[in-house]
Amino acid sequence: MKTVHDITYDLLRQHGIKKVFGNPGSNELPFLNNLPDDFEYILTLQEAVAVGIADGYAQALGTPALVNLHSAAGTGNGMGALANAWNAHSPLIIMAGQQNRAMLGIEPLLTNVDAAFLPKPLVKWSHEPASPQEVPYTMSRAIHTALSDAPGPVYLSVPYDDWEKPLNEDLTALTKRKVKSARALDNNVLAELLDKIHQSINPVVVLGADVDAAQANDYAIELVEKLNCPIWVAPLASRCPFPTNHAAFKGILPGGIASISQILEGHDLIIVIGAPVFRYHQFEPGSYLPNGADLVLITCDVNEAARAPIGDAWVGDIKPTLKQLAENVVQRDGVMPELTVAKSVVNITTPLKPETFFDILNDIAPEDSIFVNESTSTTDIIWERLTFKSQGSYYFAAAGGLGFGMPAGVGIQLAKPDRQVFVIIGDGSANYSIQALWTAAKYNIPVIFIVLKNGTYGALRWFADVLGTGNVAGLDVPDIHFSALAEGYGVEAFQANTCEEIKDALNKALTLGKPALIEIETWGKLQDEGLNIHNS
Ligand code: TZD
Ligand code: CA
Repeated sequence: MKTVHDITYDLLRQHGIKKVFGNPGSNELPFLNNLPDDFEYILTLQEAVAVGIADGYAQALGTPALVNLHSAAGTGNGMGALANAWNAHSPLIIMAGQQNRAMLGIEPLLTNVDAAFLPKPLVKWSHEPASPQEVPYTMSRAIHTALSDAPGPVYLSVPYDDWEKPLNEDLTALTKRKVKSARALDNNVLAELLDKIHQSINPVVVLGADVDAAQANDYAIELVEKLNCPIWVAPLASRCPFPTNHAAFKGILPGGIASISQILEGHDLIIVIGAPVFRYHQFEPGSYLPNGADLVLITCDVNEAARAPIGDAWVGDIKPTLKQLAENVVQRDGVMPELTVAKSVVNITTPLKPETFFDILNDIAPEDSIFVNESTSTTDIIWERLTFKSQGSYYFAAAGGLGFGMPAGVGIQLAKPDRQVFVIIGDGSANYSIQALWTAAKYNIPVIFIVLKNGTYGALRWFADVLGTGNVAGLDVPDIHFSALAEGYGVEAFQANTCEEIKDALNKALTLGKPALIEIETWGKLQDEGLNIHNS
């Protein structure tokens, strides 16, 4: 007779879920016992890393990924990473082990009290089955929920004594169920949207991460070329939806209300696809739109549609909706705008300016490389200096929660073994999930990690300027020896500070066939201001 364990693995297998990312505890051992041969457990040393790797993996493949965490404490460690996954519409199945049903009410050690409540509001659905028999149904529902409508994480808590329980029902039909979501617009609704677009004189397109996530990039190109208009990437986009070497590409919008209005001045219609309106960061009061402009939003997420402060929204799955739009929009006359992303010229200095490093990286990185960005003060420079040509070339923490870069890079590299993944990370950010290095080393996942050392939380110094707070405590992180940390976790490390050393280190790292970390001292705003951070 089959057990809950058998059926649950059958179900996972049917959905193509063959990897379990996690960190185990006593509550999880019965689930991990006798892991079927066609499954692989990827051990991480900290739950933030497990969720981050699974997030990168799920995003890169567009399929659900299973994470196994230890009760409440393990869930808590993973929550920061869950915030990023939630905002990225990443279909994670997070399963936490629960204590034995027989003792739950008296709260022994490792009880996940009120388990289904714990991960809210960062999950679409959360549940603890009321009986062992319910476990496969719950898992099935969790997978379908994670994937349909706007995708997103779900959470299950399963008491450890459930796994060995026999199931006398035949659940073959359950394991084979499919739920399909391909929400396109009905003709009337589409006609309304097309009308607005056709009546506009000077439209502009703003594309967000969900276009890349839905692998709808080619339809975005078709739409923009038919509209003959410029395109901007939505502020703080966690993925790159459009080739940055295309003539119509203008850059990434800043995260302030007033700045966005100013940049989009002169356009009478702003067409936003696959992004919230907008993901703002710094508070810059002003009007949401330039004078006389209207906005339309196409989103897969009804919450994004509902909470936007301006414009009408159309809700549908991004790929079929964008296809409809691209196919039905009328070709506009006119000449495609010139590519205007001008690169500033910088002098070569010691330490190097980040610009110089990104230019070197852009030259040396193999065609089709993937870049994970967690270098917070250089995001604008990255969008200016690196070229993202194809789908799935750029990733950034969707909720701005640090600790995403290293694990996500590992998960993406695992999902895309044929493309080189570079994680570009600040010397502050590199500390939040550094244990990802060990998983990269142990499973031989050949990510190249590049740590940019300016000795400080550069982005917070910038924000302190925005807020006019001149004298903030706790902003410097000098004297961290990342090569030693990398070697401690089994990752080969290079220190490179001149152009020649950097080229050399990158070329060596690319031929290693295993993960590597390159540590580079860079010149930041602080040095520009003549401050000596090491003494502050
Ligand atoms: N903690 C977490 C989990 N997420 C955060 N976003 C922050 C703290 C706050 N934070 C930022 O938003 S940027 C930043 C911090 C601490 C500085 C990161 O410094 P870095 O990069 O060295 O990685 P830069 O280029 O010096 O800014
Ligand atoms: Ca830094």
